[in-house]
Amino acid sequence: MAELQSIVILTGAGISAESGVPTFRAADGLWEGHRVEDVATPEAFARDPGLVQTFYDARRAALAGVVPNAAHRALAKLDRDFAGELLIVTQNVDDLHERAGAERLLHMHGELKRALCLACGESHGWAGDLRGAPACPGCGAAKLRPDIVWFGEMPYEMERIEAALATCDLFVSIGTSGAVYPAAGFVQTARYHRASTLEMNLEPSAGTGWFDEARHGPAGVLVPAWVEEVLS
Ligand code: BJW
Repeated sequence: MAELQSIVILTGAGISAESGVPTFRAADGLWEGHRVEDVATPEAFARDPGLVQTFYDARRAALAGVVPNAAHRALAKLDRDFAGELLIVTQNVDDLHERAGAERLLHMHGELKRALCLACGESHGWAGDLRGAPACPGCGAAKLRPDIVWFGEMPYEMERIEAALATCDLFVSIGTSGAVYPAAGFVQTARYHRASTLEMNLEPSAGTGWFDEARHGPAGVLVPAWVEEVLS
């Protein structure tokens, strides 16, 4: 730990579970009642924009009722106090990492609180609803969609992520099932570049065998303890 100079952390839905944000693939998960192809693909949006906007409007509104938990706060502390290179790559579209205070953070699957204009291509901060076809603040067109990376679309900032994975000496995966690529492959990229790898998840993920070390339990317990180890 004392020699760590660069850490990349990948987070998934499990880190927000203890805040009350549903995960995706649990029996009572976020997509229960919705087939993923009905809500999280560009084809679904083209077919039934009202359904998709309503699904995301509800999730955006629900953010007002949740707060960061001990795991988000611990990573924000690490961000503040770790003198080396750090990049937190979240697959989550909630805003709990930034509300906890993390700054060295990127959202590879987009953000609920942003809207993307299909007419001008600009992304805008967005707090309200998108159903009802509001006008784009930039160009005025009624062509806004959630700024979310759906299946078949390219995640954000892949070049920056790949560069960080190529130079980190520790890769840490927190609260993700390892079911969705390219994020599920980051552990292999980090290993290829000789980084150490650590998984923290409630249960073994699909890729658990790729990690040098796996700690299983709730993120709200595991992550603060690990951050103390790194900073001590
Ligand atoms: C806890 C806990 C607690 C609970 N503490 N832990 C065939 C093979 C391989 C790939 C493909 C394929 N066919 C298609 C693909 C590509 C496709 C893909 O991966 N599909 C899979 C289904 C196979 N991927 C894409 O299309 C991506 N784009 C792409 O690949 O572009 C081309 C490309 C090429 C080359 C380089 C780069 C790119 C885009 C993927 C977009 C994903 N979008 C979603 C939806 C966003 C919208 C929304 O939010 O509604 O993002 S999918 C959904 O899954 C969401 C999540 O970010 C993502 C990951 O889920 P996550 O976070 O892992 O959640 P869960 O629920 O699965 O797991 C939670 C875990 O937490 C569990 O393990 C729990 O145990 C644990 N847990 N409580 C700790 N308290």
